[in-house]
Amino acid sequence: MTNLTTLIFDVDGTLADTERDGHRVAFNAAFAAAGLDWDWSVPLYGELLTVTGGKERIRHYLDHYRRDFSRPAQFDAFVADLHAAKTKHYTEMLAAGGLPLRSGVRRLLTEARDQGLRLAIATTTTPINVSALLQYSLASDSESWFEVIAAGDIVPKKKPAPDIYQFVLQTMGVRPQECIALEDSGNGIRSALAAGVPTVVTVSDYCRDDNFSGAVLVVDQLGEPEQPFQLVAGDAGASRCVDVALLRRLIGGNA
Ligand code: XBP
Ligand code: MG
Repeated sequence: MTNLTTLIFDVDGTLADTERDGHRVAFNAAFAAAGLDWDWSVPLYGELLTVTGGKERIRHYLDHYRRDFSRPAQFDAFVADLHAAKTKHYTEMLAAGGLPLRSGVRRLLTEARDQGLRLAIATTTTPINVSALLQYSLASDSESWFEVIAAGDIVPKKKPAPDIYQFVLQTMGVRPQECIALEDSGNGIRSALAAGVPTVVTVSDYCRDDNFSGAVLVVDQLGEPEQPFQLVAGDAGASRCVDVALLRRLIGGNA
């Protein structure tokens, strides 16, 4: 019998649908401001999302889609500056009105806190992006809800490598089997499972064709009692939304 102690949340695609109308738009704004004619359309961005990390995504785009681009001498600094401009656009966008949280996110976080579960974040995105999303879309003090916010370049390898989840486990001193990860993507679930963390997937638009094998549950959203999830894979019993009791049952503990 394993008792659930800790929930580890991914950010992009899991807490909110940030990619298409958030990160993508911010990348394009940074490109335009730098005088570049690069334009990441909605379908192209879906292809680029197979690479996690914004700086890595820019490099991948140039390697595979813009071999014609003549790279400046200080190429690393060029990518870093472009990415910093993108981060500025993204955080300003959030401050100007935020992006809505996905269905059930606020409810599950509130319930988990009320029941004394420990909370953490494991994400590929830049730390200041996480702060902005939490502050403007969840609650002004919500960074303090999470014991560990593991984000961006603090580990050598981004998802799908297990590093970011291992960092959270080590920092909190918890065993993977007493945790559940909440993810939306194939890269995310591979990262969590490689660290041994049981994973629930709430599928996001861009990731609906990803491979989620190994998930303890796959649903289209966390859902609300009056707005239930659609089950994609796994056994949710009579549950209509992902709540703490369901998460406890999924890893074999007391509900
Ligand atoms: C998120 C990412 C990030 C964001 C952009 O993946 O891949 O790269 O798209 O953020 P996950 P940055 O949901 O698995 O964490 O530009 O700050 O890298
Ligand atoms: Mg994600």
